[in-house]
Amino acid sequence: MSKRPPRTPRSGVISNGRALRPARSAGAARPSRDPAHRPASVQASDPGSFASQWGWDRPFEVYEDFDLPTYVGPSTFSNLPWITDPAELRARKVDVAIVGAPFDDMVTHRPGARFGPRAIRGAQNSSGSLNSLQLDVRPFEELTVVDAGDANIVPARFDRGHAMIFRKVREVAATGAIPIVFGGDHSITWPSASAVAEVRRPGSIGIVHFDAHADTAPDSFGQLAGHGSPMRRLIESGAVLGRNFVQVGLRGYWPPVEVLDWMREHELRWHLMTEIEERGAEAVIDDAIAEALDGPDSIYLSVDIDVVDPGSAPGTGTPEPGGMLPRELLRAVRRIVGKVELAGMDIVEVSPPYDWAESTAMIANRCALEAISALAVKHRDGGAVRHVAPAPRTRAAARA
Ligand SMILES: [Mn+2]
Repeated sequence: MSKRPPRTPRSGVISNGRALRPARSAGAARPSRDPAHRPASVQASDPGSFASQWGWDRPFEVYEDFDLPTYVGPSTFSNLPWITDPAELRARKVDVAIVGAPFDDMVTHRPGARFGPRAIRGAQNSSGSLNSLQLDVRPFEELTVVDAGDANIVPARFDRGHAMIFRKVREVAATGAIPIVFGGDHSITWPSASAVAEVRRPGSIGIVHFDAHADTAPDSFGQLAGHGSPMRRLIESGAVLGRNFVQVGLRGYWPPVEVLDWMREHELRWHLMTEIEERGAEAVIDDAIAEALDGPDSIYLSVDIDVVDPGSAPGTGTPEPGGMLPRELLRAVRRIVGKVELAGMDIVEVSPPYDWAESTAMIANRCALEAISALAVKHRDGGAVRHVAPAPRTRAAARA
C-alpha cells in the first residue's frame, strides 16, 4: 500500500509531466446532470506509468452502491441494503422488507421458480431514488425499504424448506416490517401467510389471491405440501377463514367439481377471468377487497404471476392462456394496497428458465414496486405502514 497521502487532483492539472485531457471529453469529475445519481465522491488513483499514460489517474466520480446501475455489484432488490439481522431491521424501523424464498421442490409441472427471487430482484433498469409516475411518489424517500435476504433453503428438503420460510417471514414480520416475499413455487404461501397470520393473529387477516388456479387441492399425487394445495392448508389450519379468502383470475380446466364443492362448503369467494372480461377488473377488485375485509382488518396479498396471460408472462410453471394484462394486475395491486392495511405479500411462480427477455420477472418486480409505492403514498398522507403489535395483555390489565 502506498504511504503517500491521498492526492486531490483537479482536472486540467499537470500530473507526471503530462497535461490531463479536458474533463468534458472523458467524463472526469464534475457534477452529474442527473439529480438522482449524484456521485458520492471523486477519487483519483496514484499516478503510475500506465495510469498517467492513458489518463486513468484522472479524478473520476465514485457512486454509492444504491446509485450504481442495477447490473453492477450484488443483486439486491433495487440496490437496497441487504440486512438479514432482525435486530437491525428493528433498529432502522424498516417499513418494508423483501424476503427471498428460492424454493421449487413442490411443483407439479415446469420447475425453475427457485431462481425466481434473483430474477425478480434483478429485473429493474432504474437505480437510485425511483419516482413513481403512476402515484407521484418517491417510494424510497418516503419509506425505509431493505432487502432482508433469503430463507435458508437447501435442495430436496421440502419440509425443512417450508420451516425455514416460515421462520424467516415470521422473524421479519415480528419486527413490524411488511414482508414482500419473492417465490418460489406457490407452496411457499402456506408457511409465509401462516407466519404473517401468527404475528398478527390467526383468523385476523383476509387473503386476496391472484391466480389462474385455485390451489385448493386436497393433495397433489398424495403430497399435502404441494403447490396446488397451500390455500387449503391455510384454511384448514385456521390461519385464514374461508370466507375471507378471495381468488381473482381463475380460468382454464382446473380445479375439478369436487374441489369447487369444498371451496363452496368453506365459503371461499372467487372471481373467474370471465367475470373480469364482463365487468372489468376495477369493479371485480373492489368486490374482492370488500369480501376479504368482511371481518379482518388487514390483507395478505398473494400474486401468482400466472394470473397474467402467458403472452406477457411466459416464465412460469403452469401457464394458462386467457389471463389478465400486466397493466390490469399492476393497477389492481396499487388499488388494493392503497385501500387496505397490507399485512404481507408474496409474488410467486416466476420461472426464469422459461422466461423471455425478463418479461415475467419484470412484471413481478413491478408488482412489488407498485405495492411499495402505494404504501409510500399512505405514509406521505400520514397513514401507518409498519405493523405495531398491540401491547401484550398483562394479568392486571385483564382483571381491570
Ligand atoms: Mn398458484
